[in-house]
Amino acid sequence: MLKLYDLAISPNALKVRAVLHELELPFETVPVNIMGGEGQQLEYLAKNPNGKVPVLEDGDFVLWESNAIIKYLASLRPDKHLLPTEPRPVARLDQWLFWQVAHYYQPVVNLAVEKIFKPMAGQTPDPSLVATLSQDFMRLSAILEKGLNDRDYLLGKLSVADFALAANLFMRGQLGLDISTFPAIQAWLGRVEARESWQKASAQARIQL
Ligand SMILES: N[C@@H](CCC(=O)N[C@@H](CS)C(=O)NCC(=O)O)C(=O)O
Repeated sequence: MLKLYDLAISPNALKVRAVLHELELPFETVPVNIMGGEGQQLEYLAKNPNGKVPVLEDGDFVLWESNAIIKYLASLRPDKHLLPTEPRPVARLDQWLFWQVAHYYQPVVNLAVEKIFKPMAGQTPDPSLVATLSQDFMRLSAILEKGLNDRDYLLGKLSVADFALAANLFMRGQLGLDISTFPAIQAWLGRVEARESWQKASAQARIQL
């Protein structure tokens, strides 16, 4: 059976759980206590030298990087059509996946440090950094808004890109990020978050946040 090394509150693990549910692939989860240092233990580093979640194990095949994982999973169930096959839609899918991890994730993860992890460690967030990161998030959200304003999903129909980008927005409430000025993002998120797969995958994270 597929095994997911998981952390309930991690947006990158959430996107993988949602895709697993969407594809109706049976899987088991192995919780990794990242905050307790489990990601840095030798046994875990042998699976992912970055010491991060998620990691997927499919028999003797071990894979890290959430966007690589969701593409691999979708390729196991071509009948579910979460991966395009034509060159241009494939390229468009990759464009959004690379943009998510290289750009859109950056203000989110750094705001999580400022607003969640620093206070947990008894430290004070840096207000000017919070302001800059929030502005970056809004600037990048305008790009996503434009990509969505004439379509229901990023590629026109549901694909793994929608799960990757929606997961990027999962912590918007905790991070004080307001997307109300982006109607296309709001409508699209409503569609993705209403899916049974998303509901199942995010239920666990909501309990812990
Ligand atoms: N680009 C990676 C990012 C993975 C990542 O940053 N995971 C976080 C949780 S969302 C983590 O495990 N952080 C632990 C650490 O940095 O020590 C992916 O998409 O899988």
